[in-house]
Amino acid sequence: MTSNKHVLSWIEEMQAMTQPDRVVWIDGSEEQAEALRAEAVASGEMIKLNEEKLPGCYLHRTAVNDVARVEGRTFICTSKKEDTGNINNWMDPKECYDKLSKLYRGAMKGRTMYVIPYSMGIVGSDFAKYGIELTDSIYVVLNMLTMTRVGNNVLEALGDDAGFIKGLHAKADLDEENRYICHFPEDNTIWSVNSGYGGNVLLGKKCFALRIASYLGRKEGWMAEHMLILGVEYPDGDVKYISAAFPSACGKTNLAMLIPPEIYKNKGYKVWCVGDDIAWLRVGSDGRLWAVNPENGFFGVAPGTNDKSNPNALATTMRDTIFTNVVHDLDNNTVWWEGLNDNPPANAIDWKGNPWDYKKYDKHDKSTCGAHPNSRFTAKAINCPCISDKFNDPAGVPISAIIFGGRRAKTAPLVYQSFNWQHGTFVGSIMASETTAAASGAVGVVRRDPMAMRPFTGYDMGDYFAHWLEMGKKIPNAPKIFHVNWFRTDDEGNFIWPGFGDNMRVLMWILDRCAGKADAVETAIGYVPKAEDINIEGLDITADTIRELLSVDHDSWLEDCANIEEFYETIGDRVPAELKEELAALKKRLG
Ligand code: OXD
Ligand code: MN
Repeated sequence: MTSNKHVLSWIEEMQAMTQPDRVVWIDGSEEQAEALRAEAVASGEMIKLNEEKLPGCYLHRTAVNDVARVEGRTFICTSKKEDTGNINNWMDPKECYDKLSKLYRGAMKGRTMYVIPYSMGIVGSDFAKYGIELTDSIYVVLNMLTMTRVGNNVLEALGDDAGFIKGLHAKADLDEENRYICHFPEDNTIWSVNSGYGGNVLLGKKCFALRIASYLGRKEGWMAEHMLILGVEYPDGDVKYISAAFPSACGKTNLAMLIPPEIYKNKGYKVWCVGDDIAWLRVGSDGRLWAVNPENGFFGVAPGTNDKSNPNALATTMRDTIFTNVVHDLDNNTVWWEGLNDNPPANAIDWKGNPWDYKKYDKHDKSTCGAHPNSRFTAKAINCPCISDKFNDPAGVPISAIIFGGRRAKTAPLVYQSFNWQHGTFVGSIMASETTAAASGAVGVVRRDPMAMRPFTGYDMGDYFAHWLEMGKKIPNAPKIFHVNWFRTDDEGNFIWPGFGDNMRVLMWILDRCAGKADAVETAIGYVPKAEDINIEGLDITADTIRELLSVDHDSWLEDCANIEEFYETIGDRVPAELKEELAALKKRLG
């Protein structure tokens, strides 16, 4: 354990409030983890799956009312409201502590409080930051053991320091009306109550590694971003790294674990995954931007994952995985989800725990799904067949290119490059996706999601843009910034670009640009490739189709500009003047 008095007095205080029957320190050992798994199986909290087919794998079902992150109940609590900004929900810190203390009071009676010392990043490295999560859920403990680096060595690395993130989670009654995910960036504190769902309760992930870390990054001169990190290995063994931010439902995990098309594979190109969700970025002594993935595992969406869409992700889940809210195949004691294959199990239990008849499944009616659309796998990064050998490198990897992306039917071309860092920041700030038929509500509505950080910035969005601009001044050898859109459609609504592994063809143009090896055409929105510079060998696509994918329609961009202006107004008066100038300049170029 520890003699750190900051840690001990805080735990004592939380214990007095929540009143658990006992307190158990998580030491990171396999013996303790195995005992907890056995306890969770005995209580029914988890189901042990077929040891031969899925060694070390378990199934868990959340409460039916507790299946996703709850943005409406997520708060940033800064002493001044304006520091939280208009995009986040704000609560006064004192009011929030008072309100939640009432919900926590006695909430762990009859339960065990687990103390999880964890590190985001490699313990002892320059990038690492430490946290302690107190929770009354074994499921949370077991997920944190996969998603972060947990154990006594974290306490040793922390020593007597007070600089750790204090996380408190209690399931309480899972009451939706009293569910709160609250962040106190000025106090390094996170309080989560009345949920048992991953994104709300694995406090190292979105709460710490994005919301609190983005606040710390601004204060300390680094960046916490909602980005995957991948490496492209050239036949001569050189590896170039890219980080990329996409809103949800844009294939981020698939890109992170991309399988190169034959034409590249045959020449010896390889793609390596460093991270699928979060990047922490710092300026290195060589003037380049260096990135680490602060996580230790993947908390991926299961539906749609299969051996064509993402064979690497599927292989990663074949051992040591916790599945949440998927279908239980009773005959095989394995799992299934929509889009895994065309053989749904005949004898099955759905994510709610009820018998499930696949014959009644209608893909247009989500209520007939066997697996919840947001069902998940929690899997170890080191089990991924394409995990990078730099995954555990404390120095991280140098980033050559930053990519922003969105899901746009018409407006954004397949790829374009920003003119410079300031313009690139503007490109990130206007990132957007259009709602698809799969989402509830209207189709084709543009949702602005700057840098894919809309739900994850721990402070005012205008200040966040200003931090991006500041960082640009501190990186002598900054990555080039690009934007991609895999989702342009034809007049019948069909996707034009094949996507998946073929996205590598676009990555190669991007890396060629970074190396000064590819030409480009200057347009009103940025540099686009010459059609002939996108390699289409082996594809059923013509250069004319590529030309169409790269076209920039001034009218739809002018319409977009009006929408961007409204969005900037929503953010408020802290949007940097430089970005408003970029918007004005874009409008002028569009004519
Ligand atoms: C995630 C998300 O779960 O972005 O990664 O919602
Ligand atoms: Mn994410």
